Amino acid sequence: MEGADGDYWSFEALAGDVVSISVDTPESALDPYVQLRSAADGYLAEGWNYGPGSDELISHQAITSSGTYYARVSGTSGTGSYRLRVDVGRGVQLETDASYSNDSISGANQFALEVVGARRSGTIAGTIMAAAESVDEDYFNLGAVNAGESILVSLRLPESSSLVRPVVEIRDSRGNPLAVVVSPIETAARAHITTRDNYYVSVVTLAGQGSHGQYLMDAAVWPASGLDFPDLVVKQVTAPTAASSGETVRVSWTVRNFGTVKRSRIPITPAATSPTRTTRPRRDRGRRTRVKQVRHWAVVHEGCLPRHYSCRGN
Ligand SMILES: [Ca+2]
Ligand SMILES: [Ca+2]
Ligand SMILES: [Ca+2]
Repeated sequence: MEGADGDYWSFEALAGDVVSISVDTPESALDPYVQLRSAADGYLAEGWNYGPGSDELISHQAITSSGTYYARVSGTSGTGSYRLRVDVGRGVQLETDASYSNDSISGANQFALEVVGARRSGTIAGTIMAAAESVDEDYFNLGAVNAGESILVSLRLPESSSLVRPVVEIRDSRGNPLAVVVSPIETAARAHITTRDNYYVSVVTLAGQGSHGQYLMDAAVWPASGLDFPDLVVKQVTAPTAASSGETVRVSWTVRNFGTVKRSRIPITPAATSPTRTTRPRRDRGRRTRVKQVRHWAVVHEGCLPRHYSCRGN
């Protein structure tokens, strides 16, 4: 509903949820103001310029009773459009980042990991806000990690996320990044811990920060002995965008070993020379059914691929 006091936007939340509300104005000169209000229209929280510039952010509000809540948006000065976003953390943790407060080791959010046997893991949601008085970096404290354990971190981006090439890094308690293995898409990192310390994960992005800059981060700490295997990933594939019948098609690729085993005699498939299976037209109840021919090639390359090294083929 819309009233003299501003625009009211309702949403439902459950006890135990954590909500964050942002009002961004990338397309206008409006200086917005937002309040979180109860079903009875009582004041609960405000986002007094805690977002980029004069934009609003109510970060990490714990919901203690289920029901309807309102985000009330008004203007402090100017007029224009705004983007209201409500993040509801339910079953996942939610970052705390009012006024870019988690942008360093000292301001890192606690990242709670659930212990299952010898492993612990957790998921937290965050947003890389637009850069204004600061460039948004998000730091999370994984707690103490023992020598002999490995930290694995990866990002998932919702379909609506605008983030482009976000990068995760694992850091020690002094903020130094470890020698981590970064995946081809730079959204995963792994580190083997040799010194007990408090460890942290940081997230930045090369582009796409702003009101749609959401990510989900999964983190896990495992005994390193459970992770001693090669991990081959196709880092890049280059192929022509069009081809004619009878034409020789050249495809090149790069495979990299992101695993923990230093050298391994493992088969790779760096060359395509002969078809191993062809799906041919078949008959269905006497009628000839056209089936698209699909050819699969596989030639095994026997060779060593040291950890962190790449193999190119075509
Ligand atoms: Ca404001
Ligand atoms: Ca953030
Ligand atoms: Ca931050």
